[in-house]
Amino acid sequence: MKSIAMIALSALLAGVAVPASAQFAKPEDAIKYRKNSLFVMSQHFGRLGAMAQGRIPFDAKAAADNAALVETLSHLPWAAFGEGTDKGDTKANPEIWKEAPKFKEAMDKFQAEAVKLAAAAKTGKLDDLKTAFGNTAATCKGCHDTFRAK
Ligand code: ASC
Repeated sequence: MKSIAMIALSALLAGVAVPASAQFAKPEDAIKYRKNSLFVMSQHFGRLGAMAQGRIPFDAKAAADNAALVETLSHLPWAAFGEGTDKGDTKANPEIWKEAPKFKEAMDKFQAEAVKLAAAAKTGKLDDLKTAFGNTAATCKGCHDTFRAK
């Protein structure tokens, strides 16, 4: 059996782009993947929210670790919104595919804030975390308001 590396190498040699993102055998897999990656992200983001809102004590190390994970995870879900993944066990709105550039803009905004969030969490200052958390949460909400069914 060919290893993943061999397959990637063969694809490269054949001039085929090798995306860093996951590939999905069927639409249900893509839907599961994006929901699960968003869920994991929400767990780490939620811990930052609890600190930012004073529900748990501020822990600079935990904040930096969680924010770094949010940034890493922020890259995952979007490749799983491909064509044909609009139907099934999903709250994704048809606007995602009808207004693809707007959706892309929203995800880019979120990713940019996630980068800032990770940087802010590294300063060890709660006020920096609060600001960056608020800005990032606004991009989550902005996208949900338009692109996620209630
Ligand atoms: C979270 C979470 C979201 C966002 C969003 C911000 O903690 O799981 O989806 O924040 O609620 O408005």
